Amino acid sequence: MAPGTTASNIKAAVRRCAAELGFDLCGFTTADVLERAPLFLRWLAEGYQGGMAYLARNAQRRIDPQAVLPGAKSAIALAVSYADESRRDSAFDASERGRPTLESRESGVTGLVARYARFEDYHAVIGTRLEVLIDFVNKLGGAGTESIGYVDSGPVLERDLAWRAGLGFVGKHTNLIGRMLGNWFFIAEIITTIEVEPDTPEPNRCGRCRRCIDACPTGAIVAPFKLDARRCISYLTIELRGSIPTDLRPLIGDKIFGCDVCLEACPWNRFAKCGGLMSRHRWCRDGRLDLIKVLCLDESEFRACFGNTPIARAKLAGLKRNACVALGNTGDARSLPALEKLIMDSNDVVSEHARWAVERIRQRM
Ligand code: B12
Ligand code: SF4
Ligand code: SF4
Repeated sequence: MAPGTTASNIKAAVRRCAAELGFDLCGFTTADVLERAPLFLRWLAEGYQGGMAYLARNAQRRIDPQAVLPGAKSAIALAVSYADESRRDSAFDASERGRPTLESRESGVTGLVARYARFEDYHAVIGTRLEVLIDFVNKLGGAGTESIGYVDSGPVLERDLAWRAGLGFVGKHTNLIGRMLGNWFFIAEIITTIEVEPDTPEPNRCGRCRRCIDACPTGAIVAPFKLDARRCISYLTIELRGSIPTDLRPLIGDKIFGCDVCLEACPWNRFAKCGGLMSRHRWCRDGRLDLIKVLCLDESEFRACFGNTPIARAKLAGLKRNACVALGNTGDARSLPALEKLIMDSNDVVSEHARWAVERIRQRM
C-alpha cells in the first residue's frame, strides 16, 4: 500500500474519486466466488441463454473474480445513472440544430428504442472514466497492485457482484434496483488485489409486488428472478442473429431495439435520480426512429448514425429486421413501398421479415 494509506481511507478516497469522475454509486465487496453461482449455472443448463453461447463458454470466470484476476482480494462496483428522460442539454441541442435526424415523423410510423440506447455508447463513456479510476486505485495500492475493470465488457456476473457490494437489490425482473437510482443505471466494476472492508448487501425489497412479471409482453420472466432470454424482446431485437420466431413477432409491438417494459413497471423508479455522465446521441433523442428511414439506410449511413451508440450492436441487418417487425405490427399502406423493395434485399433474414410485414399490413387493410 502507498505510504500513509489504510484500508478504510482507501475506501473513502476511492469513493471520492469515483464521485468526481461522475459515478453515481460506489461499493466494495470481496473477490470470493459469487454466492448465486449455482443459480447462474442452472440457468445455463436449462438453456435460457438461447444463442448467447459466450455466457456458457466462460461461465467459471463469470462467477469467480479470482479467475479473472489471480490474486484479487476485492471488487469495486460502480453505478452510472441514465435516468434523465426529461433532460435536454441545451449546448448539445444548439450545435445539432438543423442537422439531419432519423427522428422526424415524415412517414408517420416510428419505432421505440430502449432508454439506455438513446445515449452515446456507455462502454466508451464509462470505460474512459474507469481507466482513470483504475490508475487511481493502483497508485493508492502502491507497487505490485493490479486491477482490472469492465463495463458490460468482461466475464463477470455484474449484477450479483454489485448486489454483494451494496449497490442495490436484484428485483424479480432480474435487474439491480438502487434505492436512490431506481432501475435506470449501468454497472461497472474494478477487480483488484487491494484488500478492503466489504460493504453490506441489501435485502430484496420487492415484497408481494409482481408488476414487472405481469407487464412483460412475452411472458419472458418465467418465475421471479428468472428470465427466459429466448422470449425477451431485448434479446430478440439486440442479441439474436437470424430470424425472430413468428409467434413472438406480434408481441414485440413497435420496439426496435431493446425493451424497458418490465423496468418501467417498477415502482422503485420514483426514486430515480438523474446522473450527469451520459449524453444523448442525436439520432433518437425522443426515443423514436422513423421506420421508413431505417429501412432505407445503407452501411455507411448506419455507421455514421449509430457507430458510437449501443444500436451498433444490432448491425444494419438486425435493425432493418426489427423495423420490419415493428411495421408489420403498426404500419399501414404508407409503409408498403419501402417494405416491398426490401423483399428483394440480398440478406435473407431482412427479406423474409419484410415479406412477413407486407402480409400483416395487407391483412389489416
Ligand atoms: C446477457 C445479458 C442480457 C440478456 C439476458 C438478461 C438476463 N436477465 O440475464 C438480455 C439480452 C435479455 C439482456 C437484457 C437487458 N439487459 Co443485459 N446483460 C446481460 C449480461 C451481459 C449478462 C447477464 C447474465 O449473466 N445473465 C445470466 C442470468 C442467470 O443472470 P441473472 O438474471 O442476473 O440471474 C441472477 C439473479 O436473477 C439471481 N437470482 C436468481 N434467483 C434469485 C432469487 C432471489 C431471491 C434473488 C434475490 C436473486 C436471484 O441469481 C442469478 C444468478 O446469478 C449483463 C452484463 C454482465 N456481464 O453481467 C448485462 C446487464 C445485466 N444488462 C443490462 C441491461 C441494462 C439490460 C436491459 C435493461 C437492456 C434493455 N433495456 O433492453 C435488458 C433488461 C432485461 C431483463 N429483464 O433482464 C445491465 C443491467 C443493469 C442493472 N441495473 O441491473 C447489465 C448489468 C449491463 C451493464 N453493465 O450495465 N441482458
Ligand atoms: S425486457 Fe421486455 S421482454 Fe424482456 S423481460 Fe423485460 S418486459 Fe419482458
Ligand atoms: S416491479 Fe415490483 S416485483 Fe418487479 S422488480 Fe420492481 S418491485 Fe420487484
